[in-house]
Amino acid sequence: MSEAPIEVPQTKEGWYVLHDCYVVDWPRWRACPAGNDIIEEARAWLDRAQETEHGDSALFSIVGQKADLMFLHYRESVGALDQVELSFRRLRLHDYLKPGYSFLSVIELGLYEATAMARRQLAQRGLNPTSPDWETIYQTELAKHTELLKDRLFRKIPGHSHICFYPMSKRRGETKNWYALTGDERRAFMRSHGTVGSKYRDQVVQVVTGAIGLDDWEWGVSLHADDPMVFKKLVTEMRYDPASAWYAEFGPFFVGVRHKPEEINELLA
Ligand code: 76R
Repeated sequence: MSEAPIEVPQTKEGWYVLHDCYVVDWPRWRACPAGNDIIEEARAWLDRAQETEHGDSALFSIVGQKADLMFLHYRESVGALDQVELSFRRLRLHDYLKPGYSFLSVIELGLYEATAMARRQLAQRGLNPTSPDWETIYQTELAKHTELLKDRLFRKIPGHSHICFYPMSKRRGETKNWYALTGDERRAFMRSHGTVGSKYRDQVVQVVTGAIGLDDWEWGVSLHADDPMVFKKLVTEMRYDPASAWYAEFGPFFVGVRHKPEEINELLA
């Protein structure tokens, strides 16, 4: 471990993200006389939420006891997420729901490779961080390498039939401390992590969201796939990769099935 100041990784951020899970109060809901009207009101709300140009919204049915419904929202600001949450609370359906879990984060792309490439290119031109204008030239070079990332930062929710969502942190223990590694050490771990991940590129879309300063864990991981077995295979393989084997700590896992707004009827019937 180095005594020198540790390089803070550069990241690019996209939409803010809310994973919002609820448990249905089944005895009260079953006794509710206005069920159909309430479902219709909720369907109309989800339709409107999905129509937003600045983000996206989706409904998942969570399998298991942790929650019944999960709404996933992408929006341009924390304020916009707050608004969509408030509009949901105003629905009559909300009176029949109990909180399950929620997680606030923002779509994040790590720039480990892009920053290394930009630095290499500047070094070839004889520049280093003490050179005048370094920051401007460096940021221009970095922008070239990150141009294509916009589609991943400001994207729609992947349309796959299944989601696997879990929060995680990197370890800050006495012997294994992610945050005390040098930038190059972390870069090497992330390179190996990316190599494992890229094997699953055709089967899964991963949306990593940063939550430092926003929620109780450091990242949210959302995996979207049509075959949920891929979640098991991918997450198992990651566990044996050093970035996860030595440094990752995990929160609860939520696995859900995607539903269209009009299908909320079937979920609550
Ligand atoms: O963004 C990229 O595709 C570049 C490479 C990459 C980065 C920087 C990448 C690729 N990930 C990155 C960052 Mn990831 N990822 C996870 C998990 O369960 C576990 O053990 C860990 C949870 C999975 C399953 C996964 C999948 N990734 C991160 C970060 C931020 C770390 C930091 O900045 O310190 C976390 C927390 C994280 C966690 N990752 C991929 C995948 C997959 C499938 C890929 C390949 C994507 C592709 O090639 O298309």
